[in-house]
Amino acid sequence: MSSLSARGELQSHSLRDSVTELPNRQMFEGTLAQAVAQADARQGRLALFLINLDAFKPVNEAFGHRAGDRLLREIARRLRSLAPPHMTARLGSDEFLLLLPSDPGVDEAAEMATRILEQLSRPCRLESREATVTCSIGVTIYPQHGAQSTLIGHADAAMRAAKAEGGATYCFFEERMVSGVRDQTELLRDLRVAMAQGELELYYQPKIHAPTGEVTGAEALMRWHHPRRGMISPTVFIPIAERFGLIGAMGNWLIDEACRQIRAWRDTGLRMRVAINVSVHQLRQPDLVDRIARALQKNGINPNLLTCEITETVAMEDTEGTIEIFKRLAAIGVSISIDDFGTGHSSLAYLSKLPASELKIDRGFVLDLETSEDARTVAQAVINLAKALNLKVVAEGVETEGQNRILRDFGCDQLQGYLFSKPLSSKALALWATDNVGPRALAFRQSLFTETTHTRQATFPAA
Ligand code: G
Ligand code: G
Ligand code: MN
Repeated sequence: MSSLSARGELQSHSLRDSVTELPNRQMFEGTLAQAVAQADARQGRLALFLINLDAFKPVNEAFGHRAGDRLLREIARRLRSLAPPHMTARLGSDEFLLLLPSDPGVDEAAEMATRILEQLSRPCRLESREATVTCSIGVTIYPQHGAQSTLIGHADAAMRAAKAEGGATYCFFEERMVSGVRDQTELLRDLRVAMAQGELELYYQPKIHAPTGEVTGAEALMRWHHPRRGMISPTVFIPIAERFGLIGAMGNWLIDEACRQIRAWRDTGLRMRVAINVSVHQLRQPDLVDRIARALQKNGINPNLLTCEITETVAMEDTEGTIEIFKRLAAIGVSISIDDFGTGHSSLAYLSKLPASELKIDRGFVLDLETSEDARTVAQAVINLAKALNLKVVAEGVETEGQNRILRDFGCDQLQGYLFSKPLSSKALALWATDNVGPRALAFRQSLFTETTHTRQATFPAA
């Protein structure tokens, strides 16, 4: 073999998948670029099929990897029977591409998808047994479904739609399949602006002392008033902030804002305890505790007015690190609450080591209290556990009188939920505290007021 052809051989190897000998993605992209150029020149069309096997993993596991490879080679052989070899590719483990460059319309593309489905779902002989795999196919047509750079991505979105329908079928690409992604990019851009322009706001949901019905504090919950879309839930924007690196700044804002609000209320006579939700990202910040300490100091507030709620799953993630941070938080006088308790897998030993002062029973158990014996068992167990460990226990998401009664019977200390109050703006909460015009006319605990009733009435601004 001359050195030239050896190089050619090497090159062809790096552009081919070694198991199936099909072109790999890199080589296929070259073919695709050429085909797009030619289609443009004749103002024609292309159809791209992205094929993903439906249950390749179990086959691999049941028959072994060598049999799995054999199956992939057989799939490749069948694809080559449907299109010229260079018009096919192996994209990843059980994923293939096939390009139809013959100006197909929707009908021809659908016909081809059907043929692929038929070919690939024929039984395949492996060892002495037969295996049958089906596949899911995403179809994109150029140019109507997008530019060259988006074709494979759009075919992938269509393939996922086919999977979502149960597999063994094909789907044509539709714009809505990626609108979620577009939405996110748009939201991300808006979120940057939002943080700069103060569109984020904290709402406060009261915690109620079960025996007396008094408000004892509130949980701060983030709200985003989007100028065009209205109120956007933190379950939507927090994941975006996490994925795109805004969560640090957002968490810092949250700490400052909560402390500012505690101070602002206190200046009008209301000594409100506030709980903030601390995310896993904040826990990983080396300066979290210092930052909280600084915010408390800057606003001149007593650290015992601030609670950090940390979800059980996050608290369990890195037990050593978490204990360390909890200790430092406790050392500066901040209380710690384990949120969404009951969904994770805390060990008792670990729990008793944490300097926490509160457990919050996950909303899911509260929701099912009236209908599920299991939920009642868990709720009762969490309440008993909390008492045994000398922790306060709060039930969140209390919506009905029935849930309220069961929780009180179980001896739950505090209750939180729409039954008592939805999260309120800081203004609404202050008005409620002064004028008692709040939901269910619950009273604020007397100790929440710094001064006498008289000064309290006097210092709050009128509605
Ligand atoms: O109101 P609600 O839909 O507000 O909140 C949904 C979820 O978002 C809750 O589980 C809550 O913990 C979380 N969340 C709300 N506000 C904050 C916040 O300020 N920080 C963090 N980390 N999570 C928050
Ligand atoms: O972080 P955490 O999961 O504690 O956040 C509390 C969440 O629960 C917030 O999103 C808040 O709006 C929501 N919430 C509070 N009370 C109720 C309730 O009674 N029912 C329901 N469905 N959600 C509630
Ligand atoms: Mn919470």
